[in-house]
Amino acid sequence: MSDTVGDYLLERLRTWGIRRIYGYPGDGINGIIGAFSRLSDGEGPEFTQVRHEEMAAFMACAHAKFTGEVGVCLATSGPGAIHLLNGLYDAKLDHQPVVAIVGQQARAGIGGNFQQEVDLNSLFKDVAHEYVEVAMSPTQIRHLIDRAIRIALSERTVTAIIIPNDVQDADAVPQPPHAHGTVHSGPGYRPPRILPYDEDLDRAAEILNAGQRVAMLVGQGALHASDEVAQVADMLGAGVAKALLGKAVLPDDLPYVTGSIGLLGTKPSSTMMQECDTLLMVGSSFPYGEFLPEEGKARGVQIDVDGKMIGIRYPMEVNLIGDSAGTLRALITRLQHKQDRSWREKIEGEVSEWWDLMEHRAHLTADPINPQLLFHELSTRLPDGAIISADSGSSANWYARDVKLRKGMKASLSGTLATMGPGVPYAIAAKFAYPDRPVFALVGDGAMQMNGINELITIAKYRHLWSDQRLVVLVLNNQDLNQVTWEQRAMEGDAKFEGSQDLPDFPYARYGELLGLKGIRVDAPEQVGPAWDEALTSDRPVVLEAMTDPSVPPLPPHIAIDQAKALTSALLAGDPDAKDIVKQSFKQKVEEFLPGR
Ligand SMILES: Cc1ncc(C[n+]2csc(CCOP(=O)(O)OP(=O)(O)O)c2C)c(N)n1
Ligand SMILES: [Mg+2]
Repeated sequence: MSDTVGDYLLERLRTWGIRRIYGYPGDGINGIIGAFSRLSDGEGPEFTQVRHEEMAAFMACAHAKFTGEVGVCLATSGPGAIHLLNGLYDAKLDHQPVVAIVGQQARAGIGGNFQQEVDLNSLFKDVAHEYVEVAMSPTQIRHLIDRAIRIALSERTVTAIIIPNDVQDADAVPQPPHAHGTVHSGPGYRPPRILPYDEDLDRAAEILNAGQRVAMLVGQGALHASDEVAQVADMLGAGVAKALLGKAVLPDDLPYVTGSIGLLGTKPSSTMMQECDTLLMVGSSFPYGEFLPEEGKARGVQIDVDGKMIGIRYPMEVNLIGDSAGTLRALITRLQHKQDRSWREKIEGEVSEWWDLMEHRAHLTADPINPQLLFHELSTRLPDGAIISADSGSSANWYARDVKLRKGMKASLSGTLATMGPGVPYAIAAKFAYPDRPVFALVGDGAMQMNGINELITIAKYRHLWSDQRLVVLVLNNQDLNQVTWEQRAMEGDAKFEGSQDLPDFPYARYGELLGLKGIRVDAPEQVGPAWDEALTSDRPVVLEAMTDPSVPPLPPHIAIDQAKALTSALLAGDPDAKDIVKQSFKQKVEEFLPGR
């Protein structure tokens, strides 16, 4: 039998180094699924079956985030393609290279209001606008794959290929005829070296050398430039704040790393930005301007490889378009080692106080468990090489503030879309990419009920493929959509509306056990440390369910007057948790002002 388009598609993906495709079948892609069943040499790409196409897109995104390679997801026509969307937007907004391959009805039926016929070109036109194409002929497949992957990598974005099911079954055309109107593409992509001009580097260095209080803000664009960031920070006597996606740029045990920034950030980051006279931003598009210096108060230099992302958060004096590692190296030769270390020492003092405060806050009593304690205790036990995912919710706060990453660890979440649901699928993709590394998903009960519970089934299905069985899903069982409940209180001044915010209880740990995983449930603070110890020595993946107190406030680093007023009015409006909130907020806040803090 000669190869079909489906066979050839997989072969071409293999040529590009694609070893795994996350997906879900349907008759719109049976011509591709059939090709997987004919692949027998174990060289891949392998098909990984998820519970929902959105999860396939999250996993493809996480693969890209954790490995730097392109992620690929596959879904059937109509409903399958539609289900992919949220995960694809997560990738697009966080600038990850992801290729979506979807089926479509047969060419003969298109335009006939056929079953499951959706205008997929229009559907993907926004999320994959750099490249979304339909294969109208088998001859196109080679260049559609080549271009979809190359554009995803070079633009760091999402691309999509739509393949009608009859095209999938047609005979492959691995090489188009040498004729007018054909396209002759080849595989391969290496990122270019992008560096600014010398005179721009000189101007940037002048500003940085002149500054007396330099603050650095680094994001995911600096993930491959850790050594250079550290060296520049040392030379400039600067502190370094990290945007959420850049949490793994520098370890948190460095004394001048002020940690995360923004609503989920730390006080040392916030103070540093208020008091600095110079801002050096590297590989970040952190959006909240109120956490950056006030316009005109600091001179600014920004480094980003993408010209589109330059100069949009703060009016910079010099914008350097270039790769972060290479550009920082070029800067280092121009920088002077600052002799006056007083700014750096001040920052280090604040950072050390902050960590003490975090430890104290984590140990404050709550009803029944203070969620911060779980993150604190995990932090002290994180094995080398750990990979961590967090979900959107209060867990993102505690992840951002309380988890101390060390060198060699990886961590991510949905940074820009901030969607609920990526925690568990990201962790699964991490496990597939690094089966020998321990992985942790830090997730709220809302996100678990949205999709995490179902993806536990995927963990149970595939865990035998992972040489290191340590995969722990921490579930904060607070029976509340807590992050939003707090936002309603602090931003809107509204009391908690139980109709939208309360969540039903669910036996997460017991459900894990039903699936053949290990379930551990804790409902008292003294159980937390031992539970982590047990989870870390388990011979199988673990669901660690913690009964946590929704009244512990995920406080922003400085409560603004407006927020305090709003919170007061929320409590006066009859918030059902008012008493506990006052108690917890007071405890958390008052800690900051205790002697020695
Ligand atoms: C898909 C999606 N829907 C809604 C939201 C708004 N949202 C952000 S956090 C959150 C609450 C999350 O609740 P949970 O997972 O229980 O975590 P908790 O904050 O309670 O720890 C909601 C509803 C979102 N970000 N994404
Ligand atoms: Mg919750």
